[in-house]
Amino acid sequence: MILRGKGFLSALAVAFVCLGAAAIPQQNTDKGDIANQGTLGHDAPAANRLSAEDAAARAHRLGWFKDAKFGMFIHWGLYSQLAGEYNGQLSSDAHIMLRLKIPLKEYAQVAKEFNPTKFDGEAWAQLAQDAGMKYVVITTKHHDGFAMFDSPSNDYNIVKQTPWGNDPLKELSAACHKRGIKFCVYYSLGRDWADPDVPTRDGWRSNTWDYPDETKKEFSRYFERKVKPQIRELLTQYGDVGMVWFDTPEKISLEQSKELVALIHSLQPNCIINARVGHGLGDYATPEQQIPNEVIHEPWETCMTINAMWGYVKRDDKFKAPEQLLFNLVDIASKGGNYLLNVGPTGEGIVPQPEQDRLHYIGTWLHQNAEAIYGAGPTPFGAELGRINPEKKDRSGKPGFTVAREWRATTKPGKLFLTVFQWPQDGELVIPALKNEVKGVHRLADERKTLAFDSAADGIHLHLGSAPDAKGYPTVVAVDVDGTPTAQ
Ligand code: FHN
Repeated sequence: MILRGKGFLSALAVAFVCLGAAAIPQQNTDKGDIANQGTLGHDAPAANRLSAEDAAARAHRLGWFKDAKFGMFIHWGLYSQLAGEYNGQLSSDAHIMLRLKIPLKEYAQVAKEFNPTKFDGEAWAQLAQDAGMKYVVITTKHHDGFAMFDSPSNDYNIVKQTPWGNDPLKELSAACHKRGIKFCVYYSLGRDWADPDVPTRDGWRSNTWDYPDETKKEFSRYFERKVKPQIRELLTQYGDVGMVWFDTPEKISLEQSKELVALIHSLQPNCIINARVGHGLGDYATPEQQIPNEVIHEPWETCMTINAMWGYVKRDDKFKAPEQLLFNLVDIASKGGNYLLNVGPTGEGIVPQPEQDRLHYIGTWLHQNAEAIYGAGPTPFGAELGRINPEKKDRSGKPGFTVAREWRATTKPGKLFLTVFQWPQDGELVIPALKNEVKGVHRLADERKTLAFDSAADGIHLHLGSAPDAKGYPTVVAVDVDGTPTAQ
């Protein structure tokens, strides 16, 4: 169930997901993580703290991001090899080392079995392209501290520790660049269970079983020894990096967050940084596992699992319906955001088939209706998104929100795109009035087939006719107007 808070910020502050049944352990989505989700970053985006020059640079960096709308998140690490089980104990995905308090020496042995001979960076990039995903964000180092790339500054990495001995980022970055897909890197900033100097805000997310005394941990030693050298490696070894996607800033200081932003921009000035770099810095907010229920005019991105867990867990069969995932994409685009949808490849390097199938389903529709999504602006309306529902309360006790699912709107100069999920029984769709003159209406897939419409006191009546045989896909109706569509 994806919860939707009343307002974006309140949703960010309290958003969480009730994931699957007891069989699949809860994601660590309590408030502690929520605080890392760029609430500050969203609340005080760089734009209102930056000089005019820096704001212009940020707007330039975000150009491709705001048009992209859809990206692939990849959670892949040693935990993928464990697949949610260790020594007969069922557990979590990327958090298995923490949940089971696996000693670092033992966990490091997993690397000796990690041999992803079926990894194919070209296939992963092609899957992203087929799905219509314009950027790929891969976990280069998750909380377990293991680098999934060639890290000369730290031997605890895939090249040095595994029998496979390759650097997957080399192949994946090249395959992305070849396809015009932005290659982006995820980096766990404030959690690292392989380093003795990484305390966390509430302690329980640290490695307290190998390094029990939190008071002895000095974040700045980890920051100098591991974070800065590895960020430098990531930004100098793989060509153009579209974005550094930081996670869990935890106990980083404002000065250190600023230092990271400066380091990244000194190496790749156009590299975007998400708000989880900490302290309200960064270029955009990253709500997790939840979609705001209103239009947000600042850049933002919802990151979400395709099933229940981020990393591969063999027993995790809680895959979201393809139709739900496509609705989420259009819903998010209609609110001005991007959808970063996650895949969790196996220890062998294979993206599970149910995940591939869902991405191909979305890509089939997206390639046919690209004009309505890529580079489009948010809905000029809002009532179509749903309504506050006092009978329903969200987890923070605030009035709930009932999502309406009939249609969504996106815009471009001269065009209003209506993605119709529930075809009106009588074939007539009434949309709110526009300030613009309506010049014509047609299905996006068939410009020649014009549709009748008339304006009335309650809005614009579109006579769509009988439901198309859209094979389970929503149909896009294009409304030609003069100028940018604006609600009356
Ligand atoms: O703990 C991680 C989690 O495993 C996953 O990587 C998500 C993705 O945004 N970030 C943290 C939870 O907020």
